[in-house]
Amino acid sequence: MKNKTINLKQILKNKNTKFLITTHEDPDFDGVGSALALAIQLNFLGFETKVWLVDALIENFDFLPTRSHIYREIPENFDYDVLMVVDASDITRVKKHALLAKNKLIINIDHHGDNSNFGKINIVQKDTSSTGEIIYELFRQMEWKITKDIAINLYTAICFDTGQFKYSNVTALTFLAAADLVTKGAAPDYISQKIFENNSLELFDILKKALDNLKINSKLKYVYSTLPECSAQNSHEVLNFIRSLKEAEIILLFKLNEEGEIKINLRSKNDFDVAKFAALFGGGGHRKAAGIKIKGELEHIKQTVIARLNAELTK
Ligand SMILES: [Mn+2]
Repeated sequence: MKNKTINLKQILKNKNTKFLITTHEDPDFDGVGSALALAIQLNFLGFETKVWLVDALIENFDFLPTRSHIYREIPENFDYDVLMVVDASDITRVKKHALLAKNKLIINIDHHGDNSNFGKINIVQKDTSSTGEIIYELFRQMEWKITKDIAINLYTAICFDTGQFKYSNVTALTFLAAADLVTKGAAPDYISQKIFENNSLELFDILKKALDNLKINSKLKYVYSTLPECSAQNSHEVLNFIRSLKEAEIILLFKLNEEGEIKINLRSKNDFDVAKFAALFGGGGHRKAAGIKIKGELEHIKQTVIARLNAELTK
């Protein structure tokens, strides 16, 4: 990380630099916590900085300190110099990216395995649990003080992307970062409640549907379900619930959106690399969590994907 921070330090030499920070579409707690932590620090250093989130369910993020930095419309008359993109594997994962990135210097901070190094500066660590953990390391490298507000945002980011410190992306360094953030004021019980025990009745209805539609292959240890259009946050919850099933070593969730586009979320609890599998259909992600987006007819796509999965698993 050291040589990457040299470039960042260069940019921070000009005190007039203005920053717009954003994340991928359907922002999650890793993206938003990371963006807010950076915004707090850059503001503190005297840089005009705003966070732009186009389609976030803002109420989910209500408990995060300084969420007032968040703009849901592109801030008017804000002539920023640097576009900072956190937690996105490619600039195309950011909504309105062509407009946002035009004539701007891009800083890309991310942990996705398929990150395309789309920035002028790329702080990309593919084996790190979360963008939050990378930003934590960045704070340490830059010798920036971690205040309570920053600690809460970063802990939230890490806690979310590690499924409360239980996924395979967790390392000893993740716990060291978390321990330090707790020392600095992040409260694990409060944050876990806000992220994981804050479900809506709407989600429960979606869960009911997902369970009704659940198909289980006990022999090949995969399960899949189908839902109508469903927010990223709700899909995440559905996947989390389904993965608790013993037979569910590989999990697929098919979703149909209004434009007739099919989104597929994939998760793996074993060695099966879902990013590799997703790439067969033009998707991508991590070994353990990936996504596919295809146009077409739902039943046909489902059949094709499941047939291919059967073939891959019986190779
Ligand atoms: Mn992430």
